[in-house]
Amino acid sequence: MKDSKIISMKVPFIAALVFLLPIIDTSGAERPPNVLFIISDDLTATALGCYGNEVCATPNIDGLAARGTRFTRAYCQATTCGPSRASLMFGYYPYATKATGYTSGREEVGPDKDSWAQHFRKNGYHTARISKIFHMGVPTDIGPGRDGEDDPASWDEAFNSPGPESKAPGFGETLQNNPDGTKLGAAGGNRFSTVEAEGDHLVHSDGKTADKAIELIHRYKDLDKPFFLAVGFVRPHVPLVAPAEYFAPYPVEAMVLPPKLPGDRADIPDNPANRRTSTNLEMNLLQQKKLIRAYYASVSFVDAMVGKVLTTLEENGQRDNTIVIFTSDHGYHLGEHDMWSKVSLHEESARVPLIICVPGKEPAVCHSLTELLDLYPTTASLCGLPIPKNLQGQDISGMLEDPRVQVRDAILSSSKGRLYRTDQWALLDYGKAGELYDMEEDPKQYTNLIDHPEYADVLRELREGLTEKLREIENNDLNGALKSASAGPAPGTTIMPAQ
Ligand SMILES: [Ca+2]
Repeated sequence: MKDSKIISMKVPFIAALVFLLPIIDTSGAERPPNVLFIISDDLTATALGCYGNEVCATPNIDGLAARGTRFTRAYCQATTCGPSRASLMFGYYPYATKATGYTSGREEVGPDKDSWAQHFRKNGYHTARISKIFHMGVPTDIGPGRDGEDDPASWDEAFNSPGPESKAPGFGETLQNNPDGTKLGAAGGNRFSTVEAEGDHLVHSDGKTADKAIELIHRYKDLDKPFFLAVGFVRPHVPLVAPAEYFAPYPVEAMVLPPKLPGDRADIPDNPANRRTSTNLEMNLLQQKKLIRAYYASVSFVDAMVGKVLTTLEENGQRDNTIVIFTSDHGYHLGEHDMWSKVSLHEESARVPLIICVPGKEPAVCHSLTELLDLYPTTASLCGLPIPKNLQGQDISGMLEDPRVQVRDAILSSSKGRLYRTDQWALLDYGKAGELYDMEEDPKQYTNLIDHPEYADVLRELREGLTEKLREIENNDLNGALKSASAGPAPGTTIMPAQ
C-alpha cells in the first residue's frame, strides 16, 4: 500500500460513463447486467489459493479472482452470521439497526426500507435466493430445509437446500470436547464435527444449491428482464461435512498449524470474543489438524460447486452480461493465537474474501479498505440503478476502474466489542480493555501495543476516529434523526434510467 497514495473520491467522468453503459445482450437489446451474488458461510480469506493459501485447492474461486478485482482488505460489519448478513443486505451498520442477533434485519429497519435484492426487484430485476442469504441456523434450519430468518419481500422466488449435515453417511468424528476420543461419530449441532461422506455432491445442501443455481441460470436465459441471483453455500460452516473425495487431497499429517508462539495469548484480553481456544474447546494437536483438514475439504467442496455454477454461466453465454460477486459473511480462525471459529475481531475473523468480476473490466488486486455493506450501493451504481440515500455503505465501483481509488479511511466491524481498522492500525476495543496492532509492522497481530506509552497518541487518534465513526452511524434515518430517505441518486452521481 505504500506506493498507493492516490486518493480519488470521484471516478473520472469518462470512466463513469463506461461503467454505466448498458450491456448489449445476444438479442441485441440493451439492458443492465445480471448480478450473480455467491456467499460462502464462515469462509476465511486465508483458506483460498488466491489469498495465498498454498495447500487448500480452490481453482474455481482463484479463476474468478484472476478475471475480476480481488479485494485484500474487505471487512464484515459483524463477525457472526446474523448481524453480518442483515447489515450487507439492508446497507446499515449493526450499530444503526441494532440487528445484532439471529434476525434478517427486516424487523429492525421496518417495512419501508428496501433490502439490496428488493431494490433490484423494484427496479426491473427478477430476484431469487438459493439457500442461506439472510441468516439460517446451520445445521438447525439446513437439516429440514427451513427458510430461517428470510425476508420474503426481497425475492421473486426462494429455494432451500436441505441436507443431512452431520447425519450424512460416512466416517464421522467429533473434534471438540472429546479429548480422549471416546465419543465416536459426528456429534450433531453447531460443533466441530466432521464427516467424510459417502456419495456425491447431491447428498449435501451445497450440492443441491449448485444444481438449483444451474437450473435457474438455464431458465433465466430467456427471461425478459435481468436477474439478481443470490446463491448461499453453507460450508465451511460447521459441521464440516463433504464428500470423501474432497478430504482425500489433505492427509492429516500434512496439515500445518499456525505457529504457537510462547506468550502470544498473554496480551490478549480475556474478552468473550477471544475465548474459542484450543484449551476451551479441548482439542489436542491431532484434533486441530483434523479440523484444518476438514475445513479445507469443505472449502474445496464449495469451490467445486462455485465452479459448476460459473461454468453454466459461461456455457449459456451469460458471462459477458453478468456481474459476479464472491464473498463470505465473515472470516474464521484456523488456530491463529490458538483460536478457532469466528466472533473474534482479529484479522482472520473480521476480514473477508471479496471478488467482484464485472464484464469488460481489467483484472486487478485492490488494497483499499472496503466493507461488505458497500456491495449494495456499488452494484446499484454498476447496474445504473439509483442508490438509496439511506444506505450507510459507499459506492466502490471506482475501485474496479482504478484499484488505487479509496473511499474510506477506516472500517468498522463488531461482535463482543468493535474493530476500528485504518490503513496502518487495528484497534480492537472492548470498553475497558483492548488491543492495538501496527498492521504494517505486525500483520499477524502478535504484539498488542495498547499499553505501550509510546503509542498513546496513536491510540487517542484511533479512539477519536472510532467515536466519530459511531457518531456518523448514529445519524441515520432509522431513529427519527433524519427524514426518511427516498430512493434517488446520491449527490453528484450519474444515473442511467432504470429499466
Ligand atoms: Ca457465518
